[in-house]
Amino acid sequence: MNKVDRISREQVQKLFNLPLLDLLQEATELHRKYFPERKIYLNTLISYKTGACFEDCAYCAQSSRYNSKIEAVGYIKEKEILAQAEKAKAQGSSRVCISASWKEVSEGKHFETILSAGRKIREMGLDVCATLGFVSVEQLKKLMDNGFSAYNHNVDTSESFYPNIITTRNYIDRLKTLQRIQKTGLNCCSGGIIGMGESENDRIDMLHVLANREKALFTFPINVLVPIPGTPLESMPPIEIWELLRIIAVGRILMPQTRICLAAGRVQMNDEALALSYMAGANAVFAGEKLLTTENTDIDKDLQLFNKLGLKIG
Ligand code: SAM
Ligand code: DTB
Ligand code: SF4
Repeated sequence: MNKVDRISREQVQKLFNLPLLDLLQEATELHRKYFPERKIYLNTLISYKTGACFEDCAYCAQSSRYNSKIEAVGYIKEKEILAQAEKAKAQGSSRVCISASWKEVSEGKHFETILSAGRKIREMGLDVCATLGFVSVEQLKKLMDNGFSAYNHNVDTSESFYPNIITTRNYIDRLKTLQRIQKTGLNCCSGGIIGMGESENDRIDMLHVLANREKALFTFPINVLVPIPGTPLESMPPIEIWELLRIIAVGRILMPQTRICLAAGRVQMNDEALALSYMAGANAVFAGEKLLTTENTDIDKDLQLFNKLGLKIG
């Protein structure tokens, strides 16, 4: 990814406050220019370790601090990771992302399993990414050596809103990890969640942070909060589609070469809202019946809509 020109907070704010239809028009034009192939990239999540996480992220079903009821907790076997990757490939995904409910990666048999699975998934012809929490340069290098091409680490929101959502890890460390990912040469995937009670200023701050990485992000995932019963955010009201479209469009304009992944919250959207999101600049999604612990859109429903819209899967 190319080096990016620095962009000021004022510029982001000005853009964010444009009339929505003007934003959508500009974003759509840039989207077509930088991604003329009309593709939607399909990525499937594989949860290697689910739940029992000591962190207190207020949105998360996997934190052990809240009474969320998740089905399966713990590690799965390598052969299960590989079986899920085979299924993802058969259903059209070009990429899988291995997740673990860790604060940070620790060396040992679990990390070795991830490396070995990554190598084998790469041999299947799929791209492979990881989202494992904080990670060192040595561990990032090992991931690269074993075929991983990208690492996901979300900033989630603005620096000032962050402590309202998470107290057990901090924003500066998240940013340092992003730097480490880019220095090592892995593609960097970082984004956030909307609908956690943050203000427009928080959204602007987050976009400002993400658009000013040393190198452009490879992917900007946008999650719409999936309120999880038992967590502190269980009763958050749903956001309006217009808010999501504004984030996608500003993201597309600020980061024209970055893939924008419409991540959590898709299953709650109707076809018209999805179509507008793909028009505004989203060109990647998580595919398959499950995200990490929550329900996702059925692949056949996704394929039907892509077909109607003239989008090809990549
Ligand atoms: N444990 C690692 C970490 O925190 O970096 C990796 C996995 S974590 C589940 C990945 C991301 O999923 C979070 O940063 C958050 O953006 C998103 N996420 C988790 N739960 C969510 C929810 N209920 N609604 C929307 N997004 C969610
Ligand atoms: C990202 O930004 N969203 C994905 C992936 N990266 C790891 C996770 C979404 C999780 C949604 C809630 C759940 O299923 O528990
Ligand atoms: Fe743990 Fe990641 Fe969930 Fe936070 S977001 S509770 S670190 S799994």
